[in-house]
Amino acid sequence: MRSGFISIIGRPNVGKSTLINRLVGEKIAIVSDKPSTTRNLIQGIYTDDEKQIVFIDTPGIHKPVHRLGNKLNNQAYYSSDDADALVLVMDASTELGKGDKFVIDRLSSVEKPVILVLSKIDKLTNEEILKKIDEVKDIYPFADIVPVSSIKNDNIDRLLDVISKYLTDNVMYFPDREVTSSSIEFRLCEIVREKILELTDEEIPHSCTCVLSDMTEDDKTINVYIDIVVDRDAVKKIIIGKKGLMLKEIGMKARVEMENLLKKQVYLELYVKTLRKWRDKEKYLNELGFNEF
Ligand SMILES: Nc1nc2c(ncn2[C@@H]2O[C@H](COP(=O)(O)OP(=O)(O)OP(=O)(O)O)[C@@H](O)[C@H]2O)c(=O)[nH]1
Ligand SMILES: [Mg+2]
Repeated sequence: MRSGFISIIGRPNVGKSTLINRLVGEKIAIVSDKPSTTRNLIQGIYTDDEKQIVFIDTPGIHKPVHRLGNKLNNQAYYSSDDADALVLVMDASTELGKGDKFVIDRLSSVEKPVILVLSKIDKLTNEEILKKIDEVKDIYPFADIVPVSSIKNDNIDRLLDVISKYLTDNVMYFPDREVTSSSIEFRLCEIVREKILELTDEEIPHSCTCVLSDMTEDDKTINVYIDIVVDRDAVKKIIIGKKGLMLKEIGMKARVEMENLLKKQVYLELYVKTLRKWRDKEKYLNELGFNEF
């Protein structure tokens, strides 16, 4: 048995969370087409007869605007401390840019193998993939370069094989059925946040966070109570929507997914509450759990 920790880092929106979900074979991290979806370190566990790999999904590294943004970057860097190797994800379907350089510059201080994953290759022809590899192979002394498509499940096995070479331990960290160390409470809140990301635009989803206020269970149903915390009343209005329709849709979509996860009927109650400028206030960030790592 070989085992180890592998941190998945990269710019926002390159497909890190989609990749971790594919690697562990279950949706454990929320995904959206908007940058800065992930806000916490999320462990995803892959186990087979020969190995156990604990993947750590991280917030995308970006130029921070809020205090919260600083914390998210720090989490991404911090996650590399305990890792045996890093997986750096780059979106193969976009041009190399300043953001990539920003991340690469920060790698220079990491004395660990860095495996480059070129993601979203389903959007490219074979010729374009080869050209991309050629373009990136000298920007950093990568231990390996693996092009993948998480959506099409293309080359994921090869990535697992490559990663196996860098595992340094030989203990099982988790029981073999476990796919994440995240609590159910956290996953339920994230499901609500994912629906907000899906249904609202621009700054709206980023100015929200979700907190579970209560959860009870009876014979037939699990009752889930979640507060959607927003940073100003104008956002609260948008989240609730005309005649409460937006909140209703968020709730409906979230409930379906919660029922899939919990395998039981769910009653979900959402409550929207304003905490002015929570993203910039240390006190709120502490209370909302952004200082825990
Ligand atoms: N075509 C294609 N799209 C993908 C693939 N992987 C991810 N995406 C899309 O890319 C977008 C971003 O995916 P995420 O997994 O949320 O990206 P992330 O890197 O975790 O983003 P942050 O959490 O914001 O840092 C979503 O719309 C995904 O559906 C892929 O293999 N192919
Ligand atoms: Mg993510």
